[in-house]
Amino acid sequence: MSTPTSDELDVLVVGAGFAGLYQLDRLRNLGYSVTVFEAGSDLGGVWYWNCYPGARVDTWAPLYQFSREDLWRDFDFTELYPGWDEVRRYFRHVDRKLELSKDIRFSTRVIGAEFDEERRQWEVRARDERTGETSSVRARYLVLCTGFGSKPYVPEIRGLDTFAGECHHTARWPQGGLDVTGKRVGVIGTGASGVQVIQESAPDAAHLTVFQRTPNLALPMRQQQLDEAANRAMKESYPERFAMRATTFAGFDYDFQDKGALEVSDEERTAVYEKLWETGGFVSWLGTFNDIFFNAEANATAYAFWRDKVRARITDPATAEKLAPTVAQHPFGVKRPSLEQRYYEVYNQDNVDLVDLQDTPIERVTATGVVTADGREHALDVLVLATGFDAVTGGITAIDICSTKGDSFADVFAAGTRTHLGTATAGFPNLLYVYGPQSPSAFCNGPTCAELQGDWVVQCLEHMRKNGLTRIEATPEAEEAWGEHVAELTADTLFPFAKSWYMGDNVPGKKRELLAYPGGLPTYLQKCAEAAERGYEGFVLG
Ligand code: N01
Repeated sequence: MSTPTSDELDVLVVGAGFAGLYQLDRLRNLGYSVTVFEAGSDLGGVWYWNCYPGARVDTWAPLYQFSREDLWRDFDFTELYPGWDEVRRYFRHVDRKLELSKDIRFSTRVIGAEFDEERRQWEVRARDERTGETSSVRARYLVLCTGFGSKPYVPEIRGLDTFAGECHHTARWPQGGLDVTGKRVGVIGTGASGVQVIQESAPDAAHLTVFQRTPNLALPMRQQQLDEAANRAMKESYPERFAMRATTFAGFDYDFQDKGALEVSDEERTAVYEKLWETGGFVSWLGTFNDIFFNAEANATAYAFWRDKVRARITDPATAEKLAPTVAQHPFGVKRPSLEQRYYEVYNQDNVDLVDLQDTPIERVTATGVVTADGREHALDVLVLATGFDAVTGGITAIDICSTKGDSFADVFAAGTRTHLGTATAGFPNLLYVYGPQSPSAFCNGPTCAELQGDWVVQCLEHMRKNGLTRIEATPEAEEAWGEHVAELTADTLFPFAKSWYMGDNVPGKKRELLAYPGGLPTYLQKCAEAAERGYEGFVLG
């Protein structure tokens, strides 16, 4: 039964990750009444849910935090690429400094919303995850900060529910942890989550079976331990690095080279690839030659370099061919590369088997393991589903939000996402989202987007308030134009040449389209700023 509350908020924010916390702090300081509803029992967004063995940030620490000096000045990271527990420590630090928790309702999952046209308010329904009770709250604005990976995807595999051992999706890992020491572990999936679990579990598991469908083009992380002096030195560059974020394609503190891979000699190209490889992290991906996402021939040089580096680390030639095939299965970097520390060496261990699902697909799961098409049963105590997410749109479509025409986001997005500026959809007035579809989201560093796209949302609400306006809605025409713009940009890239969650390929029935804005963060921010300067062009305000 629904228990109405007397709450009437200016803004209800959904999700207590980077984006939601930023909204809460900024809007509260401007005098808005704001509450965050968060399904998890603590803050951190994906870092609350993803506590599987080895879960670790793939962005280097200086850029994986809020840019406010009062927050970074007295927080030190112990590793350049922090683990999930350190990210949680960071969120607790932010919470202590900004006193955010007092305005967050934890264990509260938003399940639906209707717009009350007369009062120009959303009536939002939520469920208490501990008791199952539902309640409702009214808010003038609904800001969805549900992230790109909040709805786990579990493939339909025959017999999965009959497995008698421990079976967990990486994003629903037991909060108390799960010791895999001495156990027979199977991991389905070799995306970013799979690579990390595999790497972490291999030394402890009695036996590890990796079920790989597509090889991950993983890049060396080059982890570093950071002492106080290292933190102090890094902090000197923070202001400059934060300022640079808005000027780079993916919101980092580096960008693509100013030339293409085919514009340089073979020697220079190799020297550049070597240098990036030694630097580690995403620079081999997002700091490489500027034609890598656009020109197949240029891309092939990146793939060949990656392949040869990786193969040199794998002892068995047949295994090397499966992990780093001679002929690329898709262009380099158009499926998200993971960062690895000892991933490829894992396959040289005697206790590790690689099952290539392209040769022998999974036929069924039994009480005791996984049976592949060759009739072999892989006996397991623990089955890890590192099978990803209904990415980017899943967090939004999972909530039964009713448009003014009576359909839900799931209905509206069924034939493809429809957004204006990647931040609003016609039929859903007074509803904005951060890090959503057709915004830089998956192609942008999370905290960067939380702040820069988040600033646009705050500025928009301020515009409404200062002008005595109470209703804003994107027009279908503006959506059409934004969708065409995204499609035109996409057509020039190599992204459609891989099956990936970027393209919506990983969830059966999902429309195939690029879910993130491929024009780079600076262009995106400019377009958002221009729309605002023109009186929120593409929106109807009233
Ligand atoms: O999910 P994924 P993820 N049978 O979708 C396989 C972020 N992230 O959780 O490639 C067998 O990438 C699937 O195979 P294929 C990051 O942005 C960040 O790993 O589709 N296999 C794939 O190998 C990342 O990109 C961090 O052929 C099946 C895997 O499962 C995003 O989240 C850490 C299958 C899914 O990979 C998602 O990463 C973790 C089936 N039926 C995640 N269905 C850090 O920053 C799917 N697969 C550290």
